[in-house]
Amino acid sequence: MSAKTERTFIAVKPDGVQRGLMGEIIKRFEQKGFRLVAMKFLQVCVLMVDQDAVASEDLLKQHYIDLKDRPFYPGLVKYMSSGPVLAMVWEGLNVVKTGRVMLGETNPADSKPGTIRGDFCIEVGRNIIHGSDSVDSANTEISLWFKPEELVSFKSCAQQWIYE
Ligand code: DAT
Ligand code: MG
Repeated sequence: MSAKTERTFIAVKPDGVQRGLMGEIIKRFEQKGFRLVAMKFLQVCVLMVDQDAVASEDLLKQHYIDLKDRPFYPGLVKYMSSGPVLAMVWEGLNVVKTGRVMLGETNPADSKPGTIRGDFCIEVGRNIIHGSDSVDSANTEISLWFKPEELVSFKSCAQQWIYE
């Protein structure tokens, strides 16, 4: 495959999980031709009851560190920890940019029908899915959410039918 093969971090947020949209979102990435590299289902705790909970709250704050001064940041961290999330890594040619196109705009009101946010949600604060916005942030997010040994490299038999 080409040198532009990339990995991106995609997460179904708690509202997407509660609304039964995990399968639909996995289906869209899988049917597009992207390859799953890693997946885990977890709830990020806000209650600091033990060492793990502290670590997982840090993970979420770290994930949205660029937004820490925005007024919606506390609500965003609370929402993201309000239920389980499905964290995934997907791989393929230009998957970071194409993944963002598949997601739609940050605000679902600006997202076209046919995109995930355009089809399944209404408000920016409940926009059901996260996708990395650049190759650099994808690499940072992947190493934040996954250990190297959790990333699975394999050659799919469909690759030759997806890429020239
Ligand atoms: P994106 O998730 O499209 O990369 P972002 O990184 O700018 O968007 O913001 C992260 C999340 O924060 C976004 O998915 C929803 C929330 N958010 C962004 N802008 C917001 C706003 N104006 N009000 C409430 N939540 C907002
Ligand atoms: Mg973002």
